[in-house]
Amino acid sequence: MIQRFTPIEEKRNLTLSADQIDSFNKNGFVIIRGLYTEEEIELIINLRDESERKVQVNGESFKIDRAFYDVEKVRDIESEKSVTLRKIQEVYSSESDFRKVSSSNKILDIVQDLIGDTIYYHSSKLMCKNPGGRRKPWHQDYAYWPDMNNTNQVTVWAAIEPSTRENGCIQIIPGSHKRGLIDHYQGEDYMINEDNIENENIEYAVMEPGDILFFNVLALHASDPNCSDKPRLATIIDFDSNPKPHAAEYGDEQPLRC
Ligand SMILES: O=C(O)CCC(=O)C(=O)O
Repeated sequence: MIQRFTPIEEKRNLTLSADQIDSFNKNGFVIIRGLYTEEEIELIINLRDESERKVQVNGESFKIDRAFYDVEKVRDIESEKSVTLRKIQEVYSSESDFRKVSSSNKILDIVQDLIGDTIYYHSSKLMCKNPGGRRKPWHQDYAYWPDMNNTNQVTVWAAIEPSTRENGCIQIIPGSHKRGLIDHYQGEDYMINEDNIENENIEYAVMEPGDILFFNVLALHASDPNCSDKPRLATIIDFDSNPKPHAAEYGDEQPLRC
């Protein structure tokens, strides 16, 4: 079972308990419940709704500065929409509300407990996963950017809407971060060979709005398609203990904390 922790009241200088840090080190992830406030959740829902309106005007994927608005075809033929927003990659660069919510002091306080005192922004996504949204095969985030040359990084996955087995919550394999970088190939996505995946001890990260999953960038994870009739919105942001290496695709030269 995924360990459950009680919500932490909002304040500066949050620290995780020794149990929470042990769980992260042992399993490669930890869930902290009720971390985003209602106001923060509302800001992100408004950002999604506003972005969805832009997508409906444009009708196809587009870029605003570094941010990539990635659309996908919707399953529901009854719907008036023919496309919907799948995700905004590098949303941190274009949306101040995303920056404010996803890298607030309380988030950085926890990240500091997990990767140390020096924290750099690495990469980000607003993951909309609307009804019919496709699955994400098994992968390690680090496989997408091994040019960073540093695995002391954490992915922060926050539920903005309920995240359930039906709508494709994150699935994760405890302890898999200790296996090192596993071979990936370009299949339906950039992914590992899934032949023996059903024999793994898979945990389902069922989460309520405001709950946040912190995981090591080597932790194996995936998600099923959204088979419900409701969207499953999440913010995803990665933090790194090192600055962006010259010519790396992601990262930042200026620390958020040091
Ligand atoms: O939110 C999801 O369903 C999967 C996200 C993910 O693992 C990723 O984008 O790397």
